[in-house]
Amino acid sequence: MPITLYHYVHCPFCIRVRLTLGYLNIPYSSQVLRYDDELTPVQLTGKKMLPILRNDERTINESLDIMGLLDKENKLKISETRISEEFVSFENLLDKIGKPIHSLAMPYWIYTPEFDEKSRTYFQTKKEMKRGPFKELVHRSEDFIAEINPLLSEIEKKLTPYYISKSMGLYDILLAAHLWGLYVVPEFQFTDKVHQYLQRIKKDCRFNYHQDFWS
Ligand SMILES: N[C@@H](CCC(=O)N[C@@H](CS)C(=O)NCC(=O)O)C(=O)O
Repeated sequence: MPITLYHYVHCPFCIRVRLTLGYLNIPYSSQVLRYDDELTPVQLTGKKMLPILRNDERTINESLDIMGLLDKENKLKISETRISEEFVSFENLLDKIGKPIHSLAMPYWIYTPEFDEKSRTYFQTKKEMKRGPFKELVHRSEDFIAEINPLLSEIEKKLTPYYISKSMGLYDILLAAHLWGLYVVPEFQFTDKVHQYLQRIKKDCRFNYHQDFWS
């Protein structure tokens, strides 16, 4: 049985897995689930959380576990990296930058082709409970951008040309997956260096964000 990835197109944790599959050149069947489809993920793993990967032997979620399972030749050094102190501070950084990225991007993600009226309302209602009305988030765009930019400047200094490395690795996949969502935000612009970096990762990982809409 070939690998099947159940994912949401906008979801950074799902993008991590798509980048990994592309980087490792592993063929897979792509199943984009509707955001309001609760039944399919619950039937697969018992909870509504994507990404989910299914192969001959198992059906699992948790992006990092999936990536570890896929990287049989240990090209991304996932298990070693995950136990390092450096990884803990990297995850804190991702969490710190992820919050304003999500608040900035969510009101725009819902108008991309993966959503229709019903799934958009489901997503918006669920996310507004935690973050407040999307309309207010949009009005606070400048605040979120002001939070993101200093963190991105710090990150930018560490692109040599990959994140604290001369070659592609786990950090690049995690970073690119989180940053990718900003491309849909009209008020936001990457610096040339970060844009070139993301385009490099896109190439290395044979990544086409929109492939499910246009295949
Ligand atoms: N720790 C998980 C997080 C995955 C996650 O948060 N997925 C979100 C989408 S970005 C989800 O499935 N949310 C379902 C919902 O809130 O309805 C991972 O790394 O895979």
